[in-house]
Amino acid sequence: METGLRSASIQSERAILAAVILNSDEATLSRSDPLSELRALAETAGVLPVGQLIQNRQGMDGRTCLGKGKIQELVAVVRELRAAVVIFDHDLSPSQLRNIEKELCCKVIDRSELILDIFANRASSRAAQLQVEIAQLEYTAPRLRAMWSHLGQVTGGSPMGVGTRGPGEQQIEIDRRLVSRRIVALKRELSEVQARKTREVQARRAEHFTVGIVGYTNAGKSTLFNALTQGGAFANDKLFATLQTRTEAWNLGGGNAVMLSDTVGFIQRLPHHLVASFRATLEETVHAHLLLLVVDAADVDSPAQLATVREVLDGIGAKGQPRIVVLNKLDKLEAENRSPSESLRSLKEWSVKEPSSFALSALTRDGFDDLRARVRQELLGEIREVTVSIPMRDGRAVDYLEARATVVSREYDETNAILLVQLARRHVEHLIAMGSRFVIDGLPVHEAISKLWPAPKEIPAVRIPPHERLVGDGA
Ligand SMILES: Nc1nc2c(ncn2[C@@H]2O[C@H](COP(=O)(O)OP(=O)(O)OP(=O)(O)O)[C@@H](O)[C@H]2O)c(=O)[nH]1
Ligand SMILES: [Mg+2]
Repeated sequence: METGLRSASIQSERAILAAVILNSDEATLSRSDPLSELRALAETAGVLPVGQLIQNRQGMDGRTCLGKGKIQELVAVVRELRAAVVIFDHDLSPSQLRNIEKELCCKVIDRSELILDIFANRASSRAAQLQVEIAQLEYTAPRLRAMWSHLGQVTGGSPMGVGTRGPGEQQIEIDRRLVSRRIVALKRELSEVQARKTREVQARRAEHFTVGIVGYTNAGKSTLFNALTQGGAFANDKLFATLQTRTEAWNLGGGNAVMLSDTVGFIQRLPHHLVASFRATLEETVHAHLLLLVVDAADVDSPAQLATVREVLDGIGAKGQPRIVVLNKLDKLEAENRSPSESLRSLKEWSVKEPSSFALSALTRDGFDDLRARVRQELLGEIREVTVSIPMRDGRAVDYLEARATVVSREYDETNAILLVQLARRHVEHLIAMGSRFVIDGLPVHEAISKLWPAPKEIPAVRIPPHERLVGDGA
């Protein structure tokens, strides 16, 4: 497949990681290893981090991000460690990039470019490739001037007379026009791919109860997805192992199945072009009836990661549906703590902060029964024991009840099957959607629904745990 994805050509290069930590950023200052995430990103991109440089400052330097003295220090470190690339933990403006490159005489990459590079190498579906290329072009286009004027200086500048535009600038104009034309074409193709996808997703949502797995990158979403569905999603100890959504049936037992989706992970400070491009991919999952927010409970940064996930979800309009916090990697949490009481304490802290959360291990499958029971409860809502009278000729409806609900007893008169059934509102709604006509406890269906399951609820009829409602309200 032809793709225009660009690689930053940093594979196997020796890299220095650089960051400014603002004095006001207490959360980062208190961390023992503030560059751990950047290092994981760098390793995922295939570079070899050989050194790092952090500066504490009041604010970023407008010209070079790091202060003047620190840049000189960086020059020395680059030379000493024979680094080919410096990776900043921030997004740099085009002029900052140019200024820093001029000082360092080596390749400089910012956080967004690094993440885009990882996405570019991982994208395998057409939709993911289109999304990444659009994000790359939108991020790179404003930088072309910086890149070219930098090149112009390296090659000795313009050979033309004063007052005329140098070859670099003409080249920029041409490139800009090509870039914007390409973006238009890519967006058109993407919207076609997405329209098809949206139709699929809507059809699935109308027919099934859908559950979306979301969470920070590397939280174990794909591992959980695979363990629950035998779905064969790619799971790997690298960031952004998954870039496209996969959906498979998940059997909850008792004749109940839902459609489960795994998708791209979130990260703090995700380049906004990338968020925009991946919006459609995220939305596939985010419009699920129920969300599982997977957290790596063994990661010390997980509370902040969960906050990021909630921010992104709210930002892309995923409000209103119930969310269950799943504390994953329970086995790792237990193995890494010195004593069982320590991991218990850590779990207790979680349960205070997140009363509706519970712990499991996607690896050992410990805790899966509880998760199934919980999701089944969300799927079915409250169960009522009722008498349903259905015409015998509506075999599909009878079969549906036999398969999905618990039928306690059966009687038949000349025209009707009369079933004593433990029924959820959802079952009734499904029968209505199938076009069945029936009577519940001697009442017409809609009357029975409002009597048995009062307080009109939107489909799906699921409860929203009170603390999640608070989160959704922005409290
Ligand atoms: N010990 C332990 N490791 C786990 C568990 N779940 C996942 N992992 C490991 O965590 C790493 C990341 O797992 P993935 O399932 O790829 O994570 P993901 O959330 O899908 O990551 P992205 O697709 O990159 O966003 C892998 O090395 C998994 O083996 C678990 O319950 N216990
Ligand atoms: Mg994954």
